[in-house]
Amino acid sequence: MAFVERVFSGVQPTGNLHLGNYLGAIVNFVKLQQTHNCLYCVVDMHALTQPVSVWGGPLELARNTREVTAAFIASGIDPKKHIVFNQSQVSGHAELAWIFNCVARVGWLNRMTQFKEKAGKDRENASVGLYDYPVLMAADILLYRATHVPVGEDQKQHLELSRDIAQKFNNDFGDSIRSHGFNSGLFFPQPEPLITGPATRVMSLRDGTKKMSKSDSSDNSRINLTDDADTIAQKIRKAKTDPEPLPSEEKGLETRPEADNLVGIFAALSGRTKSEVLGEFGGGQFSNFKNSLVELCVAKLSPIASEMKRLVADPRHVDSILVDGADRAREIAADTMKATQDIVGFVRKH
Ligand code: AQP
Repeated sequence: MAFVERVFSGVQPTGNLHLGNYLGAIVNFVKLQQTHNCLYCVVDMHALTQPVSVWGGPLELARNTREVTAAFIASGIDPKKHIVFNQSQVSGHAELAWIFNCVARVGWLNRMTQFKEKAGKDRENASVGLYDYPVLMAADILLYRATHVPVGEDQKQHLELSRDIAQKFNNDFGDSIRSHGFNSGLFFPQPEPLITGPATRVMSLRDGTKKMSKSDSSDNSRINLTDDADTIAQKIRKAKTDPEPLPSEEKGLETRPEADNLVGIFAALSGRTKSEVLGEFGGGQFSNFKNSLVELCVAKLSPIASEMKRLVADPRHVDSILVDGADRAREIAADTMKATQDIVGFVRKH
């Protein structure tokens, strides 16, 4: 069965939105608006899976929810043509997650590497929510029967789990799905990850083997979307490199993670390939390259930072965008939930 193509993706409001979130995800959100109907969600329920000290408590959560919304809009997402909302306003996310909890297998979740990384050594003390995070993520996507999900490389495994959940639900309830008019026996699509561009995994500026991350204790490890020009310049100039000049060909980056990362950032921000960037800068010193990277980063990110600042200064306007988006998201979600309840056998008002 051909499903109507629809895009869904989300970003957690856990503060310190960075260049990795922007290049790995948000830039692709913007592009997909041209070809698809899109839903972009601030996944505030996911933020709660981490300790309160990480997401900062209620005031910070609300502030960060508005900040992610502002980043979406400042980057070029149109909340009138597409749907921008925060997850907790649509109760279907939690309702579908429960059904999916009963479809997903413990063995599947035990294989999730992000849980292992985020829970660290003290796994017994991690929240049940953190363990269950990928099931809620499957519900986020499938509540809208979305077919395409733009994400960074780190979310690939979670997307595979969403596909497994969709497939198992379709198998477990195949007869019921057919008897409710879905003749193909497929109710949920298997969502495809869209992991595209030269910066699907932006690395820390301090260590090219570690992902750039909101939760890194060193602010110098990342470029935040709210950093001003001086801070961006300082962070890039201090970014770890090696003593060799830049290579002229891409294969020369293979054993040089920090160089590879900076060239990838340059390529993504300038809309070029890494080879093209090396064609211009290969053989030269890092200092020249870094100066050009600073200029490029400031030129691309400063307008976003100032638009974000303008938007967050008017929280009522941002909230009205989220309320309007949630109203429209709820309509799509209601259709999925009603059909899912019928398929599962939950009695409801018709
Ligand atoms: N370093 C990255 N490079 C490319 N893409 C990235 N993403 C995150 N980090 C990178 C992508 O950004 C989107 C939103 O991510 P998220 O905030 O929902 O969750 P995350 O992946 O846990 O983000 P962080 O920044 O790494 O946070 P912490 O420090 O909490 O782990 C996703 O599409 C993600 O792939």
